[in-house]
Amino acid sequence: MAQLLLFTILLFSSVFVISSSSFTPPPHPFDPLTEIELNLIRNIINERYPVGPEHRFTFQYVGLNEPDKSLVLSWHSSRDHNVKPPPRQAFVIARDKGKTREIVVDFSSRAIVSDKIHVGNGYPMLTIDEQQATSELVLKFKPFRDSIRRRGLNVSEVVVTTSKMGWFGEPKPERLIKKLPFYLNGSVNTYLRPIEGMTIIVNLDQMKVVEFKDRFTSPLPKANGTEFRISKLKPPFGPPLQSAILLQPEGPGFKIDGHTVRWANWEFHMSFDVRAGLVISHASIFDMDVNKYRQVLYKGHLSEIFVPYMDPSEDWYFRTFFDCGEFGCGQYVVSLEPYTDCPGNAAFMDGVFASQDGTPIKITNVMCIFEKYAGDIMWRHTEIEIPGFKITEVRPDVSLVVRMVATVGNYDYIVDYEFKPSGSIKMGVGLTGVLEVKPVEYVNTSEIKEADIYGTIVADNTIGVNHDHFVTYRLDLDIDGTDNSFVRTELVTKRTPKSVNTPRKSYWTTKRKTAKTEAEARVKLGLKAEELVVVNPSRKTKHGNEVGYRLLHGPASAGPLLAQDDYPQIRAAFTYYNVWITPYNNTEVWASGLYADRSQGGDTLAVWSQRNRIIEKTDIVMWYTVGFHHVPCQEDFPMMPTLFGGFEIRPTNFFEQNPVLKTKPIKLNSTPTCTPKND
Ligand SMILES: *[C@@H]1O[C@H](CO)[C@@H](O)[C@H](O)[C@H]1NC(C)=O
Ligand SMILES: *[C@@H]1O[C@H](CO)[C@@H](O)[C@H](O)[C@H]1NC(C)=O
Ligand SMILES: *[C@@H]1O[C@H](CO)[C@@H](O)[C@H](O)[C@H]1NC(C)=O
Ligand SMILES: *[C@@H]1O[C@H](CO)[C@@H](O)[C@H](O)[C@H]1NC(C)=O
Ligand SMILES: *[C@@H]1O[C@H](CO)[C@@H](O)[C@H](O)[C@H]1NC(C)=O
Ligand SMILES: [Cu+2]
Repeated sequence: MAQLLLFTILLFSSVFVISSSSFTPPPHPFDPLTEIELNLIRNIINERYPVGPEHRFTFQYVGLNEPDKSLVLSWHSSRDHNVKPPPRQAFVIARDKGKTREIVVDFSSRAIVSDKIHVGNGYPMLTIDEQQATSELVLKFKPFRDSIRRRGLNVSEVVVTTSKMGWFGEPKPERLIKKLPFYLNGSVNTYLRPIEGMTIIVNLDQMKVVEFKDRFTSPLPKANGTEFRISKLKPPFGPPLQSAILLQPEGPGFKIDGHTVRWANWEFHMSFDVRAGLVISHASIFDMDVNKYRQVLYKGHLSEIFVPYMDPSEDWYFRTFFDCGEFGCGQYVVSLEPYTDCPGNAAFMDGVFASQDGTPIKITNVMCIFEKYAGDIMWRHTEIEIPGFKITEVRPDVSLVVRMVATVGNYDYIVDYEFKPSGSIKMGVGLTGVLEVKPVEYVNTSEIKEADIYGTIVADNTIGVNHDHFVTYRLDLDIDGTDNSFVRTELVTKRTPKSVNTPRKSYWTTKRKTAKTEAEARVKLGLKAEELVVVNPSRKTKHGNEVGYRLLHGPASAGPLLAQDDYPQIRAAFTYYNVWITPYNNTEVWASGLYADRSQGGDTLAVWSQRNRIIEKTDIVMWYTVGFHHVPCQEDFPMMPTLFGGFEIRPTNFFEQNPVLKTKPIKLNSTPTCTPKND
């Protein structure tokens, strides 16, 4: 057994490397920008905007300029016929002498083809360099150092992190951030050691501390109990978990060609964006009945993660984070560890993005792909009614998972796309990491004097503050083509009519309604029994049903509880409904607006949707928000066990019958036998 396992491990740990030795454009129009391309962009832009001591010019976002969808589709559908891919371009957001510049660089002409100044409110994503530079600025700032000393603390043990300011009605918000200090003092769990009562504001354009205040409030939580490294924890330890390894004696079942993945009946492309992180596109499923791939998802990715904290006091009111729009969910991805972040049979892909000066940063293994088998059943039946026979057919539920992890500050988000041979795609998001906590004098809830402490005492002198996580996805579904509709089928209770001779008094039946405009497609989940289906009205099955994909919501479908006129909620009005449908528009990508930092809610999904456009028989986009209300509990300290939420899209009258009926059973030539150890 041991030898066999070792063999499998060696076989499957081959790491996928993107080859990019010479400059030819990547083969797929959605392939992420390469290091060579990022360097080229930097050179082209720096030629126009030379950087020097007199000229601050910073790259805040560099991504693919969304190519024209019709060109991409015609390229994709006639791939073997050598149709030219759409022009490859990059979209760059830069800060240039206190202004935000939007630049489009074209690769074939190696030129800037568009360059304009953004007017209107909101600021681009913060860079990692800005975070580091402002932390150093604070640590060198004399009044801050004096304050730390006056508090009896050692400056060398202070770590400074970044918080956004939010927007609270200021007419002309500047590009400012708040810095939050923490005190390690022997701990490595930074976020559990807040130094509270300081207001430190840095102006990012001037790169200087513009406001500093210390109210000398609040004790520090003790450092004990914050340790999470196994090497430093003391016994007793929990029961060991037996190593769980998936056996694949013939190797993995998926193939990676560039960034295109083929597995079982699925084919899709995966990419990486510094704001969204993992991007899935061109997901199609092979239909044996028609002997071809059928389109399901043109493009799907995270659009925003909104995390508002529920403590309105001076140190906390502004903590209303837009993780993807303000910090970059792709910018904060981590290198995945083989065997633990992803199982032993996983393959990995790297992620590249531009740093503040435009030079590429490569993070290895930011995405992984693996087959998952957790002992579940895909379908089964035992036929027991026929006298003298018993027939059983079972198929194990094997699926393919694509994963990334973004660690945005204290929280780690595990983002999974799981493809099933039955045609389902499950979007999953796991929350783990560290709570954002607040120090108090209390160690026991019995000591609380205030009416509200805004959270739960989770450890000595430590409150885990109440908050939400709203994870918004943008899914451009193309069910068998671009022209789709959104159908809401309500299940309604009926009294049995007198004319039917039956003792039954009631039953339920379906009431189908196609949403004609955006307003008719806004859904708060859990209010009604209804089926939500994206259909292609011009494609019907043999039995006359419109082909479609249904939305199945998961357990985490909370909606916001903040007042609608509260500033953070105005900026995050897109969380008000779990589901929105909009007509396709290639500039409507980020639910919180292109410029989420200090935004005023003018460029959000909720505002676009107010135009109440026609969404029937047209190219539509589905927006889905997974929502968690998080009342912290002691088990979340010092490290939170993963909490999973998500949703599923599932074929509904898309196939003529069960598409996995003819899936062959798995045959093992030799059943591995494991003899239990005697101990
Ligand atoms: C402050 O912390 C540094 C680094 O941890 C340590 O080397 C130094 O001795 C400390 N100073 C005092 C006064 O405790
Ligand atoms: C820092 O750690 C030392 C040694 O564990 C402890 O004596 C001291 O009280 C701690 N200081 C603070 C402010 O937590
Ligand atoms: C922290 O230290 C105090 C004093 O040594 C002890 O009473 C308490 O149980 C410790 N808490 C944890 C979580 O280890
Ligand atoms: C916390 O308060 C409860 C209720 O007053 C009390 O029974 C308990 O002993 C207290 N625990 C500690 C550790 O002080
Ligand atoms: C696309 O959306 C933007 C922003 O909502 C809007 O300004 C623009 O007019 C839209 N384009 C089309 C073709 O509808
Ligand atoms: Cu939480």
